[in-house]
Formats: sequence, C-alpha cells, structure tokens
Amino acid sequence: MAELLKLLLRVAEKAANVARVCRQEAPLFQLLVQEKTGDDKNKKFVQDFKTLADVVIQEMIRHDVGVQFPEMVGFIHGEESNKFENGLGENVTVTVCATEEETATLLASVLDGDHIAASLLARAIHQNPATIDTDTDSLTVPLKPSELGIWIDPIDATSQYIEGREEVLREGHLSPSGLHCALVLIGVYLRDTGEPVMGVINQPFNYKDPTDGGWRGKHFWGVSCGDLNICSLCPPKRGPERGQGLSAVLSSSEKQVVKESLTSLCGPEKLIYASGAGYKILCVIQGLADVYVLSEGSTFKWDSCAPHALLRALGGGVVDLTKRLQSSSGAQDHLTELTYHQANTECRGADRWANHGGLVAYRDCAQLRSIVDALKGKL
Ligand code: 2IP
Ligand code: CA
Repeated sequence: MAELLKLLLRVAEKAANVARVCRQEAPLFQLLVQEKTGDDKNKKFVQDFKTLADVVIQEMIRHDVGVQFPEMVGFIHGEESNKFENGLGENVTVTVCATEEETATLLASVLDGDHIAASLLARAIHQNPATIDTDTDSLTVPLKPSELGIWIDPIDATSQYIEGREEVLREGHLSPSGLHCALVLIGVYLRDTGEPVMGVINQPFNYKDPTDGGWRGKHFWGVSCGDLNICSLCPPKRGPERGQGLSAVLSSSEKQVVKESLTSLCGPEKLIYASGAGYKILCVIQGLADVYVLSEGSTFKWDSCAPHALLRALGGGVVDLTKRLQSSSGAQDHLTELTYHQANTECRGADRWANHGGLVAYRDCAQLRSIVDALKGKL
C-alpha cells in the first residue's frame, strides 16, 4: 500500500493548494473573511463559504482516493456533510465532477451564481499538484485497501486559517497561533480494530517565499503496522523521563485544575498554549513539546487519526485520558489508545465521533505515566 501513501501525499498537497488559493484570490478571500453582519441570509451564506471550502477539499480527496482504490469508497469519512442549501432554498450535493467546467457549474449553484469564485475554486480543485519529493519508493506496506478506512480533516484550526496571522517560524520553536496552525489531516485506520496505521499531514502555510511572496507548505507522514514503523521525521532527542523539565502543550481553554496540576509537575515555563488540535499533536511529533493533554471531549476522530499514526511510528501514541485515569497502568496500556472504527451510538451528529474522554498525545511511555500520575484524582 505504498501507492496509497503516495496518493495521500499528492491529494493532501492538492488540498493545501486549494486552501492557499482561497486566501490568495481576492474574490474567494472576500467570501472567506466577510464579517457576519447583515440579514440572516447573508449570515448563513458567509458561514457556508467557509464550510464550502472545507467540503470541496474533502470531496476532492474522497474522489481521488475512490478512483484509485474503489474498495475504499464507503469508508472515507470527513468532518463535513456535502449537502448544501443555496440562497434559493435548493438542495445541492457538492461533488468533484469529471471536468473543471462541470465542477464550476455545480459550485456556482451553491455560491448563488458567483461564477468568478466558482471558476477559481474549480480550477484549483482540478489542478495537478507540484510533485512531492519523498522516499517512499522502496517502501512495502503490508495492508490491503479492503481492510482500511480513512478520516479526513480538510482544514484543522479553521479559526486560525480565517484570521490568517502570519508568523515566521523558527526552527525548533513552537509558535502558538497563526496560519501555520492550519493543517490538512488524512488518517488511515484498520476497519477491524480501529488502529491508526498511516497518516499524512500537510501544513499549507509553512513559510512565505521572499522571492515571490507566495506561501510554501510542508508535509509529514508516517506508517505504523506490525513491525513496520516509519516516519518522515526522525524521533526527536529523548526528553526528560519524569517530572520537572517535561513540557506540555494545552488548549488555552483547558480546565484550571489541569493547568495547576501540570504546572506543579512541569514548572510554569514548560506549559505552552497553542491553537489547533492537529497542530498540538504535530508539536509532540516534532519534539516541540513532550505531551499534549486535553481533558475535554472537544476533538474528533478526524482531528487525531493522522497525527496519531505518526506518533505510533515514533514509538508513542494517543490515549483516552479518562480511560487511562481509570485503568491501573500495566500490561493493558494499549487498550486505552484511541481507536477510529466505532461511533459512540449514544450520541448524535458529529458527537458520535468525538474523542469523548479527552486525550494525551505522547512520544514516551514514561512521560505519559508521569502525566497520568499528576492528574489522578483531579478530574
Ligand atoms: C478544531 C480546531 C480547534 C481545536 C478543536 C478542533 O478543529 O483544531 O483549534 O480547539 O479541538 O476540533 P483548540 O484550538 O482549543 O485545541 P476545526 O478547526 O476543524 O473545527
Ligand atoms: Ca478539526
């Protein structure tokens, strides 16, 4: 299944390109950042364009994967529904058509006849992405398409994507918010067990090229199945094993009791706040933080599947925090890892796919144990 990895890297690059075009092209950018003012129709429409950009990216990935791997159609899931209602009250299902012109016509019907925006978006969807340099040619991945499912997050950290603050990233430093937090996430899991086995992360806004002022992206990938564990990044240097010196990245909206417990464990300067669930896990993958702790069920399968696969390839993982706090540590540790194949049937809508128990993303089991010990009895 090295072909699947190559394809996902390619479609993720295409997705990143659509994300960049939506910010670069004035008619699309205006739709993206328009303030929610005016009458109800306008409010709804503005909301819809952000969602439409997401859906278009998601459907493009679904389309390209389905063409090459028909066995996977029906097992490619995303954050968004592709059913829209336009300003005329008509229901439109957004899909990627065979030609750019057909896609443009379909998009114009959702964009209430805005042919300029629809054509720009259709052109980006049908464009071939730049070739991606990767070392995947010699790779043999022992997986069959009929045993796999996919989770797509077309753009994680949409609020940062829309706000669009530009940061210059410094090698080895975590930058808490800005365009670089927006990520395309594509994760592959085993239908049987729900284990994440392959992940591709594309960061569309990694650096701004001074020669032409255009944004350039960066991609990361990992495969973890059986004895095969391979990641585009080398494992970062080992961090501290216990307590002081361990660094944790959190959401700024994290509970006070978690902030306090982790301050006692890590020290105040080692607690870092950052936007984007995917970006926070990427920080752990890159070694910019040792762990990401989240006590709420505010992330979803599409947020964590791809980066989880990369962490597994590096010897770490992502566990359900609540389950982990309840279980006595030991041989059953792997049972607390997040899985991706089963919906929570007690919930409705997106909540069926929430990571309800919160999570801890880690590279090192000893560090995970320190975090869990520090939070025992506090939540
Ligand atoms: C969001 C996004 C948010 C994150 C939230 C995700 O996904 O990554 O930033 O919250 O959990 O579901 P926080 O930044 O507080 O961690 P999306 O942008 O796709 O809705
Ligand atoms: Ca998300």
